[in-house]
Amino acid sequence: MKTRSILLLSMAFLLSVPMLAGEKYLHPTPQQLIATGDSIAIPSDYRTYVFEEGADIPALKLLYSFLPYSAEKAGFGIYVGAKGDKSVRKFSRVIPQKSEGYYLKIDDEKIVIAGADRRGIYYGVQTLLQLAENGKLPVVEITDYPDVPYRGVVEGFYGKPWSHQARLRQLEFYGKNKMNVYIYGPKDDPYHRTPNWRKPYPEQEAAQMKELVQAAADNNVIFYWAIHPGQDIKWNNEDRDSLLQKFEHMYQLGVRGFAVFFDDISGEGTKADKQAELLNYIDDNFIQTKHDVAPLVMCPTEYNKSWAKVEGGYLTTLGEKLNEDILVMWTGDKVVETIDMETLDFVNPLIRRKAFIWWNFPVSDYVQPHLLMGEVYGNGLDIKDDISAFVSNPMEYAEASKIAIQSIADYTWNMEQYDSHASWLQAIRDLMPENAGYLKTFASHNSDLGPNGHNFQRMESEEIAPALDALVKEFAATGKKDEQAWNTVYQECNNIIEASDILLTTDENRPLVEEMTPWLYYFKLLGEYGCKVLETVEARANNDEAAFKRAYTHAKALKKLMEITDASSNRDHRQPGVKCGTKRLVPAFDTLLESGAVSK
Ligand code: LOG
Repeated sequence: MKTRSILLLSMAFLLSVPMLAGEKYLHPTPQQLIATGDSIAIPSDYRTYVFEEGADIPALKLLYSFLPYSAEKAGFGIYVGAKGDKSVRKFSRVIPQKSEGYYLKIDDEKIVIAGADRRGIYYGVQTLLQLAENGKLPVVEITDYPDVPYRGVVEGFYGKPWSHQARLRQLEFYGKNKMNVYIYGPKDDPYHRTPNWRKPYPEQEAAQMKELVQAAADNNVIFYWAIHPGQDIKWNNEDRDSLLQKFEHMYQLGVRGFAVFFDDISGEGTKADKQAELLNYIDDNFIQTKHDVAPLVMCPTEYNKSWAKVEGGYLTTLGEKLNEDILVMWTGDKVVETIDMETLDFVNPLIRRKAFIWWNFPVSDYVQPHLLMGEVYGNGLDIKDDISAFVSNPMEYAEASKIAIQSIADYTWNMEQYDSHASWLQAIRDLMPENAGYLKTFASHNSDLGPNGHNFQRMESEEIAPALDALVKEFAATGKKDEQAWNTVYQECNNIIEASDILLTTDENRPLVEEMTPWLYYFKLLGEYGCKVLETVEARANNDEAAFKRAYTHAKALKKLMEITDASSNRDHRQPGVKCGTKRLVPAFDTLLESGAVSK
């Protein structure tokens, strides 16, 4: 963990977090922070100097929800505004010259939240709220701004779209994590894609859409609505007008951000010149004429390097023909791959603009038996100046995806100071403050994807790996048990059983627990299986044949129960089932069990 970026907050509070003591730190990590170590009480008497009064301004709503009481003429001043506003004129010199940036100062006379713009004020308030702890605020001076202009999520996976409630929770979460875009584009919404992209939403869905747009605005998130017309679009005026009509329908529902996706299609719809012509038409006759709409975003058909036929000129055509302000998405060297400078050096010159990264993580629609709750790592820490945006395509499990999304928020805000492990731990603490230690146990064994068509790999069970390796090695070589390794692994198996029981029954974050439930049943069996396997190792090392037989029989039964659970859960998926611990735990236990059996 990098100390310069970390603000240590009250340790007393942290002791209440079971088994996961550590430093709570501000996230996303501010670009610059000076703390004296002193603190002030959250003021109850103060005088406010705000840029504008209004019930509708998210930054103020948030601020007033936090400040308990205001007595006029109090000596303490709270100054809130953006560059150019009278309320913060005194501080204009120190406001960062970066969009969405802010200057936040807390001392014993005042609180200053001075944004570079409106969103900057909002982020300053979010930071203030995060700093508050046990009725106190630290004395700090923060100068902060994001590295990447657009940061957020594209709901762009195959499978069950997120529920309305899940989306509402997400939007609030993005606001807290200083993410500014949400792109609506679930593949299994028929009104997003073929066959119904031309049709307006039915009444109920339209009403919900309106509510989502409002929730996005309340959290300072740009709500993008994406259309996916490519599989059956005809390149004629009728379809062009149908598309514009659908966009107008969405505009009437409040949408102010639009995207057109041409991924995963075949046939006529894939033609670059036709796509560019349509997009420019939309841009000229809709996006630009509305004056209150965010830049048009498109996802190309050749959206990753392995599919890009440079000689065919698809991306070159887009680069040459597309209006300058249209943003072009890119998933990297492959459909699923971490993003580095090299892939940007490849694509940016072709598309003649900075790529809008659609990062296919933690999406699990191609490895559905796995939950991807591990660390976010591997993306270049030097790419901030070469991308226009970075959005995550998540799992159909909205709550479980928050671990990765929070880390992506941290990464895209401040790349240089991004610490994948610290960010992961903090995300876990935020998701389940009371059961963070148990969630950590679960998440640390649920990040492997198993064999997959995209050949994307993530580490898993890293902490326990050395003990597992030592145990397997010693047992194979000598038939003995490595005492220390055995104890470590046995303890972890018990942690797994304990975490499963507690997470299954806790009242904390039920939406998350419901998503994890099928895996939690499997996870518990895995812990029990591990214990029995370890008992076979012990029995073998002690030459206790009867004990070996007993533990072996039980281990086999537990393994069968794991298979039954796998074969009876998540049946509605293209790849059905549930799996946990596939990278290290299951293979190590299987190996130990079988080498015990043959060394008989
Ligand atoms: C789809 C996406 C899907 C993802 C992972 C893009 C641009 N499109 O291969 O909807 O969730 O891969 O399976 C995709 O990534 N196609």
